[in-house]
Amino acid sequence: MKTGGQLIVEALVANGVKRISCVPGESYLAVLDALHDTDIDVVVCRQEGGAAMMADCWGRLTGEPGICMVTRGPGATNASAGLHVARQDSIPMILFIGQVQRDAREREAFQEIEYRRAFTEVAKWVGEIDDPARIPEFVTRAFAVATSGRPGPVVLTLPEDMLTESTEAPPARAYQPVESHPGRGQVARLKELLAAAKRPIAILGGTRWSAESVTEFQRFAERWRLPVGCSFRRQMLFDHFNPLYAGDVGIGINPALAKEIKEADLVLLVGGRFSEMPSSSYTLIDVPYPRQTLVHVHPDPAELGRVYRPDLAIAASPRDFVAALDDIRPADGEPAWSARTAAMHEAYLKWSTPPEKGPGDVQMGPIMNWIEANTAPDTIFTNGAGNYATWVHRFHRFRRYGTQAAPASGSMGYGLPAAVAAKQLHPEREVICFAGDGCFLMHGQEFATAIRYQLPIIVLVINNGIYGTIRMHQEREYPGRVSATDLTNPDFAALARAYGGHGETVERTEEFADAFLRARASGKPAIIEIKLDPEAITPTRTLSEIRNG
Ligand SMILES: Cc1ncc(C[n+]2csc(CCOP(=O)(O)OP(=O)(O)O)c2C)c(N)n1
Repeated sequence: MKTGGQLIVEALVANGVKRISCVPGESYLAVLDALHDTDIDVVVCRQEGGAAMMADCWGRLTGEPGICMVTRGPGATNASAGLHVARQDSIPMILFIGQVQRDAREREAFQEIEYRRAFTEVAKWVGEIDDPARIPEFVTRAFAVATSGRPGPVVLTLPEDMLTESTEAPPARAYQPVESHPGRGQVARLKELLAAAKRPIAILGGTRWSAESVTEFQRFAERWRLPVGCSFRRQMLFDHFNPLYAGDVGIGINPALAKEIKEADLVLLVGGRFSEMPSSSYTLIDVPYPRQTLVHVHPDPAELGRVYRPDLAIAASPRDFVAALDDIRPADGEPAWSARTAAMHEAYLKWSTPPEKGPGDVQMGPIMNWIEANTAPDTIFTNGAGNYATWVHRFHRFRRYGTQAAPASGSMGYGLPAAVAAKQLHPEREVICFAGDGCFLMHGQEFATAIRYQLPIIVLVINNGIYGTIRMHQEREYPGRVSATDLTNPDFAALARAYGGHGETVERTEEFADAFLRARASGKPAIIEIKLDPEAITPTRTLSEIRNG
């Protein structure tokens, strides 16, 4: 006989779970108690939104569901910030929520929410476990749903009295991952389409990739001399130094690349949905009938034809699709588009070279150049949302899979919890979080989590004193009418020290290198506050220029 709490934990152990993030609550004490006797690392966080984002980051970097546990009501609504990221970004994750006892449901008991009604839109599946004997069934399904097809977050709610009830259940077994393969005829058809194309391009996105499949796709692209772009915040899918790399298909896309996509005759879309941000608000590929021949590869058949009607729809995960590409090889000789591919890479290199000079005493361009020259190719970069993120997305040259954790959903506050999570996964690698002054303080309290677990991440807080992105839109739409976009900030370096970390303040460009090296040498979680002139709102246009049209 085992309690519901013990059965939950037994199922997690059987599924190979090594760590979970949580904020405790009285609603799931029985699970916390059962965790006491396992080797699972329980990462205690300061707010459930950050806890859920940590689980998202584990799921993002490993492909296995990240596990998070929170209490009912306010714990669950806080966690929904991370649920939304995992949903939009197609990340496997399981969120366990303590629930009110079974006989109190539907009375609006203390902190009661009916999660199947509340979270259906932000979770892939929401289940409530009424009977402890069914825990193995529900947990197995949660792992399967979170990882199969288009991955996403699953919510399992646990009535408090169910967790203390004892029952007999069979020993837990691990879930079986579900693969998805392209048909033979489909791969042959892809070869015909490629052979007939004059201006092809591949755009990589989504999840269910791996380091091996990224390398395999690179080899395929090399055989065909295909230009390759990466979807918004999915840059780790292609080595930016590879001469086939054409750039970031995201917000503020290189206009030359946008033109190439519009004028392409074949678009090979692998893994992503080509949603609003990568598609420049659905202008690069026509909805529903693309001008280009569209080959869309996505692990969820329901995504194929949902927005864009493809000419060839392949229901397969990127991993399984790429594994089938070895069979298709071009005829001997250089493809006709080789020179175009090289020109697109040249255009990318120019576009991703930062400006030397902008307003103020701190220049982000040279700082980015310094970071590029002084960090290892396996460094993990995290960020949230804000104009500051442009500096990473446009000027950092990603080299490897597993080096990026950034929300395609555009959620502020993601970077810090993601950095904490990434450093736990890869203590041997450097982890750098980019944050704005707005972004950082959304989940800034997770700096205490970095301190608690001695995770020497380096957080760059790019402080311009404003919610810059919104100010930029405001000045463009309502020039000179500033409303709700000014901020009053703490001394971020002093804040780092107050937590027990290392703090630096950079007010001039030339101070950055030494500040970074001291932060690295400190061996502590560190914050480097970079004071950026609010005029430097984009790498190329000042706030005043935007205001003045
Ligand atoms: C959770 C969340 N709230 C609000 C927004 C809207 N938003 C997008 S960017 C932004 C401002 C970001 O400010 P900051 O982090 O200081 O970076 P900056 O744009 O100034 O570089 C806001 C409020 C969002 N994307 N996510």
